[in-house]
Amino acid sequence: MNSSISLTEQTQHFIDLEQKFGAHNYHPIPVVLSRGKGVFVWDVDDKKYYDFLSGYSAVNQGHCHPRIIEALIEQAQKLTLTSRAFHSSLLGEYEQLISSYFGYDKVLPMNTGVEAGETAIKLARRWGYKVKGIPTNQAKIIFATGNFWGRTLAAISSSTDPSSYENFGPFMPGFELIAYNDLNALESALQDKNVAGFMFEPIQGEAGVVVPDEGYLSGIRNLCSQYNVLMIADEIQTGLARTGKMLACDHENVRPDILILGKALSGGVLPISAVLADDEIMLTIQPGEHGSTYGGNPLACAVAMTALQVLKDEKMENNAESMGILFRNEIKKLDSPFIELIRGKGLLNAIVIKHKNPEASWELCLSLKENGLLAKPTHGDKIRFAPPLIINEDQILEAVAIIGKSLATL
Ligand code: IF1
Repeated sequence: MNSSISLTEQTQHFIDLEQKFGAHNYHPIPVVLSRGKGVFVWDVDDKKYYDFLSGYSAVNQGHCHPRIIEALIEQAQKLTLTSRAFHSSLLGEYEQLISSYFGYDKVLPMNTGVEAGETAIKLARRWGYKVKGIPTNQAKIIFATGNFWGRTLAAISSSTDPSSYENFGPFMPGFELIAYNDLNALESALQDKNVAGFMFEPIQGEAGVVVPDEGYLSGIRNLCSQYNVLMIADEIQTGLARTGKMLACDHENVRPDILILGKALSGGVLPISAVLADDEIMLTIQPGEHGSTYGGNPLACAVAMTALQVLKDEKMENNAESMGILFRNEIKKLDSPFIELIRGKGLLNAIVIKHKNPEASWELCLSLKENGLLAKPTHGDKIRFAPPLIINEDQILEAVAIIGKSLATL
């Protein structure tokens, strides 16, 4: 598959090591990275690339942001983990900062995105029993087709992608699927009194940056309120300035009942995730009923506080908005016969490739790599373009030139 390019001996060495000693659960672009700064990464041969994946939108603030790294180092020398058996001098401060930052009563800190998703579902089920009055073990959670929220058994139980769920059953009961971007389907599903929550992505990332119609998010808000069902927004990929607003839900001025964050909450430094909700929901979970060894650890608190502050101080949502418009316009100007469409919001964008060769988007990513830009195909014909949010105009223009030059090789 990588026949069209030649790799240096060094690069091949590192790839061979992973191939021999690592599980084969990924198929990466054949590049071996060893350094990153801002919008750039360098490989082991010191070749420089634009990073147009940003660790799947975890590196919104740019690689090794100096303030985040400084917070990491400073805290790492003091205290890294207490467990939640004891208090720490940073947890409360972080909880106050993030709760007021997003306007919720409380936060429940976890580590990875998928754990935050699991936590949100546990909270919704618990709220369903304790507050809404759903009969024991009858609670249902609704998801949208094409959803992606991680790799645990619960997450794949709601998946419609066979490569996620096939031969991993049996699956979690109490999950139901409806079409994405379909408010009628949601309203029918909500007729069932045992529905506790609807969990969705404001823009579906893994599905290929699927942007719903305007009015979908406010429609969800209205229906969830009308039927007394929790609106659970998975903003792990869309949140934290990525789409041109602090949250993608801000585009329609709606406030979910449960907000799930991850990825850029650490600026790509540590796995840090969070679930935010008001007391009526959050306080249904009592001591001993949920938690995690590392959730809310002092190192994570220091990093997340700085990562959030940096987003605001550097006005990254404004830059994501304007650079996103520039990027989509410049891609359209390329007028390539191989780009079927470009879609996205802010700096979460994807192109759909139209080509007789089914390997065309993989080939294009290899050619992008040769020309100094890293991106990864998803679902065969789509390529996501999501650079760090600190990218500037000249860099966007240079990146689009690289994309244009690479398209010409198809
Ligand atoms: C992989 C894509 C991105 C997510 C949303 C929860 C999670 C994710 C909306 C879970 C994770 C990842 C994980 C990564 C690929 C990836 C991804 F390609 F699938 F679509 F980001 F673009 N909710 N997304 O997007 O978070 O537990 O991983 O921290 O390799 O699985 P996690």
